[in-house]
Amino acid sequence: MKYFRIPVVGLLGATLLLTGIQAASAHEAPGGAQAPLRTLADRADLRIGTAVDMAALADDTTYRRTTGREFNSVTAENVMKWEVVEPARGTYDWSGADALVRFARDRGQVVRGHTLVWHSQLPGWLTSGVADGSIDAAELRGILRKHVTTEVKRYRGQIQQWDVVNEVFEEDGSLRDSIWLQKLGLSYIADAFRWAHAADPKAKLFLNDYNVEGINAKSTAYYDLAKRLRAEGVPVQGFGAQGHLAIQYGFPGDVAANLDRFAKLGMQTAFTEVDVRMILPVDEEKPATQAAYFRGLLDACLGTRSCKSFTVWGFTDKYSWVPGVFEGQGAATLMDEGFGVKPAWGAVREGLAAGR
Ligand code: 9MR
Repeated sequence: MKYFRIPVVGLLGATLLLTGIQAASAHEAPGGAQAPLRTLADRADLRIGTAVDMAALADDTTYRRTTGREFNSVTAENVMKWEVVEPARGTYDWSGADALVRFARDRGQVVRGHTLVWHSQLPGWLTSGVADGSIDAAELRGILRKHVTTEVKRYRGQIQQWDVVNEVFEEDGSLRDSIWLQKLGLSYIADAFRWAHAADPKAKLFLNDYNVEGINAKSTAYYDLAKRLRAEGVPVQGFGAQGHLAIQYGFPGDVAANLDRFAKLGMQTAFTEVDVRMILPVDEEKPATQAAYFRGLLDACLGTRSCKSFTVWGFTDKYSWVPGVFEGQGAATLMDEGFGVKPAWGAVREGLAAGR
């Protein structure tokens, strides 16, 4: 998977964004005497969320406490994905997903469902069946329908927003050449939304992707798709920009304008997977730039009425996916590996406190 970004605003923009941010000290306790992030977010009519690593939630008390104390929305980092919930055909494993939904209910948190239709993390029985021809197109469509319906129904009434289709466009705005497009044609996208809506009419149904924070060919492809689907009466209600940024590529341009154009279609918007990585080692300046990037996305969200949800893709470097995928990069989250808060934590905190 490639994540890159064309420098648009760059460090100057980052520096400007930093104005007014008072960075928290590296060793300040996250909660302490201060109100938790979720309390500030409530006042700003925002859900502040995190992706949750279920192994860490089970094994790491500090992780578990922080997840419950600081956030009022959670997303399953992996346990709602198809390869996890249906590892063998017709054999389901909902243990992780159920545990997260329970955890959230006990703490008054909402859940973002992630993700129903994706090209990645598909079960082996499905990809090999398609590859060897034993699953034909008609059967594949039935399998997809069953998957979407079964999972959405199971959590009916308990999921605030579902990422129904994830990462369906390439950087140039062309459709991703996934097994879904190859075998089912473009109609799989509308079908997935209709099936999800039938299974849980109250859940808000989202498109979701990376490198779509600003206005570019990819986000414009989403805009055109959303506009067409909504004109056709397809129940697509939200646009999620993941927000996987990297300080070496600059801050994306036109973020607020991008959210705004989806809002004008009558859609909700959200940042769904925010992290801001950097080339290691960390130095004196990079954490401040990172803080400005987090704050830049948060402010764009708070400045747009349609944006009611801001989720970070993990809150501690201890469990971040970044170093495992981008060699030599990391330090992408709000807290270091010892749960010490970084300037980015302070920036998010201040942004929430400032409100809309
Ligand atoms: O963080 C997730 C990581 O643990 C998984 O190994 C990976 C598998 O592709 O997926 C990561 O989450 C991704 C998310 O589901 C969709 N957007 C990109 C995220 C980071 O790769």
